[in-house]
Parts: sequence; C-alpha cells; structure tokens
Amino acid sequence: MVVAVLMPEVVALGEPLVQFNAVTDGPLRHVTYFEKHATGTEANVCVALVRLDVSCGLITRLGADEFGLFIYNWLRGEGVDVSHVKFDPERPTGIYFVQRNYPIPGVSDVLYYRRGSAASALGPDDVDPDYVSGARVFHTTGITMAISDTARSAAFKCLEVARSKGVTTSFDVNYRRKLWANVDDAINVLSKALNFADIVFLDEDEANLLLGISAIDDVFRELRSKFGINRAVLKLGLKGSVAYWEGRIVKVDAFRVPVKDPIGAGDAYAGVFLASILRGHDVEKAMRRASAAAAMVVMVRGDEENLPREGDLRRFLEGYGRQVDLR
Ligand code: KDG
Repeated sequence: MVVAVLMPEVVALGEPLVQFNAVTDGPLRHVTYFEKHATGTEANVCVALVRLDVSCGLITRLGADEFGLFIYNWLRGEGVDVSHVKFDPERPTGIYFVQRNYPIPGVSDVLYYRRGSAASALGPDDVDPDYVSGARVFHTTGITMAISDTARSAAFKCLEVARSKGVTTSFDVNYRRKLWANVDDAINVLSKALNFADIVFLDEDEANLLLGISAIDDVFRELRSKFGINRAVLKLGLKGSVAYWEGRIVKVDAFRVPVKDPIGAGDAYAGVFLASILRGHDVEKAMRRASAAAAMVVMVRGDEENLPREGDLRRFLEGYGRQVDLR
C-alpha cells in the first residue's frame, strides 16, 4: 500500500519558547505572578497560518522536558505539522520572561534564558531538503539567525534549498539586540539573509540598521537594488504598514486598540499576511487582515491566544470602530 504524505504548504524553522509574562506591570524584581504562554516567532507564525486553514510545519528542537512537551502539545493541538520536531535529551527548552509597561508605558521588555537551549543546537542535519522543497513558502527570521552558528547554518540551508527549488522564501528581519554579540555581526548576517528572501518583513528601525535609511520610497528602492527584493512590507507601528509589492506601493492604517502586551504583533502580521496571500487575497486586503490580527494579539498577554480564525478576523474587521450588538 502506498501512503501519500501530505506536505505542508508552509514550512518554518526556528525556536519555540515558553514565555512567562508578568501578570502585574513594573520591574520584574517586584513581580510575583507570571503567566505561562507558548510562543516563539516562527511557531507563532505557524499557528497564525493553521488557524486560517493554511497547513504549516515547523522544523525545530525542543528539550525532552516538561516545557518541551508543553510546546509540542500546543503545536500539535493547533494542527501544526510536528513531524520535523526533535526532542533533545541533553538541552532544555528555551524560556523567557516579559516585563510590561516599565520603564516605558506600552512597551514590553524581555529577559531571555535560552543560551544552550535545545533549539540553539539546531543544525543543517535537522533540515530534510525534501520537506522544505515540498512547501510553497519557507519562512524564518533574524532570531533564528542569531541564536547560534549552527541554527544559522540550518536557516541558510533551508533558504538555499527553497531558492533552488522555486519555493518562495519569507524572511522577517526580527532584529533582537540582546541576541547578537555585536551590531556588525547582525548587519552582516541579516544582510546575507536578505539576498535569499523573496518576501521581507521589517520595521523602520530595522531598515535603518540594514540600509541606513527609513524613508519609505528609499527603503523599497534599496531593497530592490541591493537585494533584488520585489515584495516587502515595512511595519510602521501605530502609523500602519506599507508594502512594495511587484511594482505597487500600498499603505494601510493600523487598528488602534487597548494594548496589554505588544509582543507577538509582528508574528501575527506575518502569519496572517502570508495566509491571506496564499489564499488569493490581494496585497491590500492581506495587509488589512494582517493589521487586524496584529491588533487582536496585543490586547492580551501572550502571543498566540488571540490569533484569529477566519470568522473572528471578519468580525473584527466588520465591527471595528462600530457599535456592534453581539447578542
Ligand atoms: O515576535 C515575538 C517573539 O519575539 C517572541 O515570541 C519571542 O521568539 C521570540 C524571541 O525569540 O524573541
């Protein structure tokens, strides 16, 4: 009997993490209660995709520990393909803590405990080229490029395989200062990654870091001329987002909502944007849906809880700013 193995439409590579989010605001030394959440940028993107019925698989390593099982059960429960998730008996699952609204209101700070984690031992041997080449899109981020040399090599292997097999590559710059030994390393590696990217997500600070500019037209021009990138989304926070998409520039406003914790907004944006493009929405509609999802996730602690299914995404878009009676 021949068993057909269904390949996910999207394959991602990166480190899931357990997040301990401060229940109360202020410096962590005074926080007593933390709430446990399943997170990690590429894992969040996978969950955003599967909630919108786009199949996704994650290549990663988890510790063979309670937190590894917590993440594994989360991914599996959501319907993410876990056939390329390995358990590492030697290394722990990475964790981090979130401090909210201190010292800057509306901004969260993170404290990582992930050095030597299971996912930091990811390497090229963890990448099955057939798995990557069977997808329509491969997605990773600058965080995976930063966590270790071996994880970076795994990410470049995926990007190379994807590129050589005609799989669209999606790259979120996701610069995290605390994960890099120095800024020059970050600039070198992230710039190298841009050479392999078909779709890029970045914000103004990241544009400044990598291109030395943040004016919208200049950013898109430089991405095109230096890296050959024809599909890029520049996220502008409360000012919305703007995309350069195959010759067109499209701008979409942000949705203003009460913010509990801004972490995870970028992943919601990337995941819902990719899902929407893959399901045939035009770029403007994909951006509106992505902005809505980003707004939804920042209304709660944790990155993934408010990632919407199709019905709730539509309800948000139809109801935003209106007096709606849900009875
Ligand atoms: O984008 C949100 C992520 O930053 C968060 O889930 C933690 O993946 C994470 C990281 O590595 O910082």
